[in-house]
Amino acid sequence: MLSGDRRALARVISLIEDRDESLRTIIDAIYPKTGNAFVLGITGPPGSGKSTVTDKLVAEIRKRSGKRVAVIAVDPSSPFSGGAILGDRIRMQSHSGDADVYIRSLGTRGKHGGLSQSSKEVVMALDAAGFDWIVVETAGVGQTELDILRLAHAVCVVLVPESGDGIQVMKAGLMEIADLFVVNKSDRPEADKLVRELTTLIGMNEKRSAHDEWKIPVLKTQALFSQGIDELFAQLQEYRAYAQEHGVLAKRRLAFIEDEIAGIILDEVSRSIRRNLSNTTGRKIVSAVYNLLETPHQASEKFYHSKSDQKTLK
Ligand SMILES: Nc1nc2c(ncn2[C@@H]2O[C@H](COP(=O)(O)OP(=O)(O)OP(=O)(O)O)[C@@H](O)[C@H]2O)c(=O)[nH]1
Ligand SMILES: [Mg+2]
Repeated sequence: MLSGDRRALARVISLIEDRDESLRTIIDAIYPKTGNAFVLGITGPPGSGKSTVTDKLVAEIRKRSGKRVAVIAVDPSSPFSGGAILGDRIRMQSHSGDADVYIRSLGTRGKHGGLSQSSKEVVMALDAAGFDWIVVETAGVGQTELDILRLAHAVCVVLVPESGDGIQVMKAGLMEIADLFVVNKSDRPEADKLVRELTTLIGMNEKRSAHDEWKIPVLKTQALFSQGIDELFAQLQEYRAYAQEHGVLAKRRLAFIEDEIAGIILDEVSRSIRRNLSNTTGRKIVSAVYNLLETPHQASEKFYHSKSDQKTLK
């Protein structure tokens, strides 16, 4: 995989998706090769044109910079995913002859919370495999989707005039995460109105600390007709340079690493606590609560101080 074998890369990604037991070994081996890619999250309401924007942006990146690009389309909403992913595949076929473009859909196999963990590791694999840009597309409809964006160095929110007003954007929590806004399908009426609203909202939300000097742009595109994509690429390049120079990238990466380490430890501790709760001492504590002899808090304290779990917590 590290020497550029696409089949090996595909296999590694499948192992990650399947949460294979070799995962730990793989990640330990590839991690030292990571840290070079720029990870761009693309989100927005269903159907706003994320895949079309991504497709055209990939073409633009290839044309202007010649850099290698990977795309992962994350689709956690199983009832709809089949069609969307199939559509994305067809749409992205324009890159199928390009060995420096890699496109992959991440499906719904990951169980509860697993998808954001898998996405992180897939990004690591793509980074280690030498992709300079990694674009992660996910529909901005729920917490899982927003969680997935916690691996991005930049987040581009794609909206359409009819997807509602700025208030909707605030409600969906998109204002907090956006580094760039794209108003796609700007051939439609009301596009300028949405641009104005977003610009006003951004003006009111200038307190985002990491972004003291970055002025969040609001761009109009007609992705289907390749309009405005050159400007989007230019703004992304500018953001990338800005984030690099101002330590924003470093800050985000440090925060991700903190999250990652905390997550691994919490997983380990939580598994171990559950194991201990099902042993003899644990059972006693659980049944005391069941029989109303103790409250859950009292039992937790007792458990916390019990011998078997001291080891875990240490
Ligand atoms: N009129 C118009 N249609 C567009 C434009 N961009 C994309 N579309 C169309 O909008 C539809 C949805 O585009 P997608 O790129 O699949 O949108 P998406 O946000 O990826 O959709 P999901 O992944 O299903 O959430 C497709 O039929 C596109 O052809 C545009 O600029 N103008
Ligand atoms: Mg899509």
